[in-house]
Amino acid sequence: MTGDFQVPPAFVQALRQHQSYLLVSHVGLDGDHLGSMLALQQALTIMGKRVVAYLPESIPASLSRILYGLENTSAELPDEKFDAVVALECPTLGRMPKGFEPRKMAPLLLNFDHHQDNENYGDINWVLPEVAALGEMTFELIQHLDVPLDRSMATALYVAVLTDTGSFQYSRVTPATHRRLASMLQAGVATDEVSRSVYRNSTPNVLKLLGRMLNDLTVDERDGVCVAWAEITQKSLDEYSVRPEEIQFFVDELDRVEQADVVVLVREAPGGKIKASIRSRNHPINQVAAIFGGGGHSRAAGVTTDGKISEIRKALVDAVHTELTKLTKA
Ligand SMILES: [Mn+2]
Repeated sequence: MTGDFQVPPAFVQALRQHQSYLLVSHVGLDGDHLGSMLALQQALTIMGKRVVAYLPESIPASLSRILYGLENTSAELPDEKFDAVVALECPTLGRMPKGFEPRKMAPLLLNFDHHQDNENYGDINWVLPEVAALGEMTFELIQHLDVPLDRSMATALYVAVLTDTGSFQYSRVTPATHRRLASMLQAGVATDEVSRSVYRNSTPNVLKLLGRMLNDLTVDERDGVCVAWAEITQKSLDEYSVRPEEIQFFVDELDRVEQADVVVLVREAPGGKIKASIRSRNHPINQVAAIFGGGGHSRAAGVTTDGKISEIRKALVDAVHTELTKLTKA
């Protein structure tokens, strides 16, 4: 796979011909949608458009320290109409922020995503599940809008690709990914500052909690299928005074277990919710997430549900075993 793809002319045209745009993304902030959103906002602003980037969630310092243009985003839903809503990385309307109704905000809805389970709900849909990060699509889009990449946009796009590819390691990273990254570096991205801020920012207590998680990790091997799992309770977060957004990288640490086909991290979240992150090495896993009302990418999916943490974890690990046993015997 070369990683080259076409930018649909209708999508480019829709961003050229109107005057005002509202950008929105899925709940559960991540580097890819935040970086893509900021870069697109800056490009459209340079083109003379009115652009509001609606970001109702708080942005972790690891990202806010290195990204430019956050002062131009809005935590409140603006009380005005727009020509178009651009939905970034929202596979379904239900993943948009609570109470957000795109059809009430604008007559035109652009759906811009790289999730496999995207439901093509937009008036114009540009969805490429094979692309590693939305930041790559945003990079190509900005080229097609004829906006020269500056350091600010390049940094936002670099953060998007860095965080969505496990630092350029996942299978969907292509030669074209690296060509795009080269253009970003050319535009002046401070790669050392970015990776220090994004990845080497843990408090000692976060690392101590990580130590506890690794100490308690369980490897469940049945019929040649191996699942490594761990649970993090609200009690342990409280005990170490760690916020949920500080442990987002824990699943990557779990993903170091050599023989694991799949890793599952289940944690208690505010509001009595249970959140699970699932990573798979060789087989699609989003079907399993869908059983629990979740979704995501083929090899990286997530679930948010209600219930007791150990019961959800057991059901999820069992479902992974069932699915993978089916797949490996097929
Ligand atoms: Mn993404």
